[in-house]
Amino acid sequence: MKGSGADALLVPEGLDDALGKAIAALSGSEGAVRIVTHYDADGLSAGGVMCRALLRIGRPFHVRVTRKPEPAFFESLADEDYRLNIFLDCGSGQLELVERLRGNAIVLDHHKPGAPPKRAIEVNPHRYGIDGATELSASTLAYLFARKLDRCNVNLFPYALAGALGDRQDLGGLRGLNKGLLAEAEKAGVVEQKRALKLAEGKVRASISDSINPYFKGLGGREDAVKSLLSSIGISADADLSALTPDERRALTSILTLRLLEHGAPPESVAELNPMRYWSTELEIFVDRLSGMINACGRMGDEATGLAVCLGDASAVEAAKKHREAYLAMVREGLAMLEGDGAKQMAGLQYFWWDNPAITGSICGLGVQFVLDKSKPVFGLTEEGDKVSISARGTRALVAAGLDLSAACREAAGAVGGRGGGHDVASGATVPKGKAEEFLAIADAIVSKHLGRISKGP
Ligand SMILES: [Mn+2]
Repeated sequence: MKGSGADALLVPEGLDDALGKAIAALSGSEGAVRIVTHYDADGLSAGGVMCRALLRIGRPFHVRVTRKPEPAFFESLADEDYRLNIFLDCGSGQLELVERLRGNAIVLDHHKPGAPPKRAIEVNPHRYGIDGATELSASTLAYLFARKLDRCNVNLFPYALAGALGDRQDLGGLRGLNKGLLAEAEKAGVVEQKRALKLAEGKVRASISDSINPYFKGLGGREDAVKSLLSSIGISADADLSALTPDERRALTSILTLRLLEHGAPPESVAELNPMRYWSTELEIFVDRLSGMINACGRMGDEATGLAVCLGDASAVEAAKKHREAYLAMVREGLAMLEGDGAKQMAGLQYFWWDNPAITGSICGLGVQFVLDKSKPVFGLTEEGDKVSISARGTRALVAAGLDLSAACREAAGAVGGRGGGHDVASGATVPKGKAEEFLAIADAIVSKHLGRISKGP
């Protein structure tokens, strides 16, 4: 990969050129810009970074957030005319719809792209040999744009990183361009790395029983079980996490690590317990907490608050914290269900039904890491009106063994009149109601093939 000019980062030339074209399109246009983004932590963070970059140059904007970047949503965008649209965390898979809009379009997306654009300016890392699933998120891509627009925007890095963490690009350590951007922001004093136990502050027993990432099988939501575990290492059940001595902290870390290993959590998930964390010197918060808050706002249907957090609104942080608590409680409920009932098993995959589409993906992702059998990806299904929404999540080890959930979701959904796609390790689909069983059978056959197993097939 060739570096670009004076840039110390290894931004491939093609990507840098594409960003330059996008910036030229912004500078060469007039009037309010419409920003369109996805409602998850990555999408909202990308939106926040873009809004702040536009605020800095005094450019008015309007933001539309979508939960599902589907045709109906893109069609609804035609109701209002903007001379310039900026699509974040979506658009690469919907270029045809994007190009049907009257205004010009810039697409900053990291999902696997299809045919090249005809008219839109698409900046997608996959086109330049960078894996958008693991090395660059929509938020770090939006940040690359903002940073090229004005180097002062380096102070926005914590928000960009919050999005990358939301898309789990830190599993096993940040890599590629994400890592380069981190090093640069560290040098600028914007973030600091600290190894720290990833449990919420407060009473230790609540921190452990409330934790969802990592989720401790047998301890999640069960303070009594936590109490006896703590007493086995001589820690009082009422102790406060911040008051633990270094020895107690070490003992706690090792017993919890052991517990995760015993339950078969993959190495990258065990590392979640005592990870390298990123401290925002300006916001005085760990970036994973910031990410969790933004994510919860989206999941709880209050995207405006998530964006306001990214815009630096302190009062929004309080509201976001409340969303976070409510969200954690809902996810814990789902994980407890998986711990109790398990998931239904097929040859190549396992699946479960859940009634809240906003958290099915989270239950899937955490379930495959901390609760369920690790030899198969997990599919979570939710009925929504006349459709069924599906989230699918795997592990790095499964991807290394050949799993590509993006292909599985796209092909299986396509075969039953639905749509699907995403990343190899995390993907999703929507299929017509009544077609879920058929979708699962086809997906099972595809996944079994990826993993070299024998499926009954559709
Ligand atoms: Mn994303």
